[in-house]
Amino acid sequence: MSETQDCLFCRIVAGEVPADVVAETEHSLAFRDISPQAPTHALVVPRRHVPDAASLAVASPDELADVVALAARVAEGDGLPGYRLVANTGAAAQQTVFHCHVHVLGGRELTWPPG
Ligand code: IU
Repeated sequence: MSETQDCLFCRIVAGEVPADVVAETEHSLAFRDISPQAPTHALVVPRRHVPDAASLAVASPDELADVVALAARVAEGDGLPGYRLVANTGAAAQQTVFHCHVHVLGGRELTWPPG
């Protein structure tokens, strides 16, 4: 099975699995997290399959910049005065889907440090 067929976020990018898409660019897609942890909880993913954000930085810095810029658009679209970007990297950091994604969280008070 190819990476694309095996990867949930590749299948969302391909339109094979439904998602609540909020914004997109040529290189990136933003959709609502299925299990929201805040009033705004979106995921921004590159269309390209790479396992995590650092890998995307190596493969294509411009595409990582596109992910971050799209995350800002999502936050602006939801009218957030501030927001948190999270890129869980590795199973030890609770990454569960190994296709690069950035969580966009906001719409409630965000505490620090995160859990
Ligand atoms: P993580 O950083 O890899 O843990 O984030 C994966 C996210 O993907 C997590 O917040 C899930 O709720 C989310 N998700 C989703 O939005 N749709 C799905 O079908 C599945 C996971 I599976």
